Amino acid sequence: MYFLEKRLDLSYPRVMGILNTTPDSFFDGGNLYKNGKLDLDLALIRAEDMVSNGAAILDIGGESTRPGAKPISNEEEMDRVVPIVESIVSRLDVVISVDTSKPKIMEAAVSSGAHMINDVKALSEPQALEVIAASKVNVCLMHMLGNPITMQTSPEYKSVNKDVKQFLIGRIEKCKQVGISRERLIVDPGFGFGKTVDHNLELLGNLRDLAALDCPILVGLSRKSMINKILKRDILESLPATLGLVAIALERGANLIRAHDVRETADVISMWLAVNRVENGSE
Ligand code: 8Y7
Repeated sequence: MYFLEKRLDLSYPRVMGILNTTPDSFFDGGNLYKNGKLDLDLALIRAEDMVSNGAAILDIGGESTRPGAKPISNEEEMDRVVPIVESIVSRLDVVISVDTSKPKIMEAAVSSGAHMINDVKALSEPQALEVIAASKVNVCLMHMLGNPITMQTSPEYKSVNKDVKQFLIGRIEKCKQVGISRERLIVDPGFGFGKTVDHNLELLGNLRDLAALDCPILVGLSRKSMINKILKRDILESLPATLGLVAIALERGANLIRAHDVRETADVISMWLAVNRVENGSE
């Protein structure tokens, strides 16, 4: 299984490192700011650091999807994202994903050299399908119930597993209708996006069900609030639990792991790979 534009072998699981250019993301907001301004050099250093620690993809985000986060204009989002994409494309050998739901930003990202769009709204904004159809990039279709403002107010499902799977099947079909080939698609159950703790646990436990969609599976579990809710601890102490969930996701077929802590996540993948090679008798 390969990405088109920039070849990436997904025959084994890979880390997608999170590079947030936002001042207000829940864990790493403001990380790339110096004297109140987004700093390109800091972003590059952080990007290089993630690549050298094992990130195969970098996910560059310009707007926080955190509940209650302040919406920003297209222009502001472009100013944050485009220079960083351009700078990384010309310097680092890494697949570049841009985390956005806005067609205008998708267009700008594609023309500045991004290889992938990570859309938490699964191309549901008007024109998003068309913009992606006109490009060659890969796209991650994520499930979310509601929108970032309302999603955590008592989300309900008939069956969270079935509903999420059906939603993703529907979005894959939409992509097909506009001519986005299946080889370009990645799916994601969207942990924490319109889900209670139990919904998240049920989805992770049954992640295998999504294999039937025949697309690589991306999971974002990194320091998500379900961990703090279960452990009743601060987010700064949620790395070990995150890594435990990553191991579970790998066992259930995850292909891409979206992570703040790239080195540690890559270590979990290495150990998982070591065991599986031995199990398969190939070493
Ligand atoms: C996810 C994501 C976030 C995720 C995908 C956070 C942008 C919240 N989470 N994209 N984005 N999957 N595909 O906790 O789970 O990082 S933002």
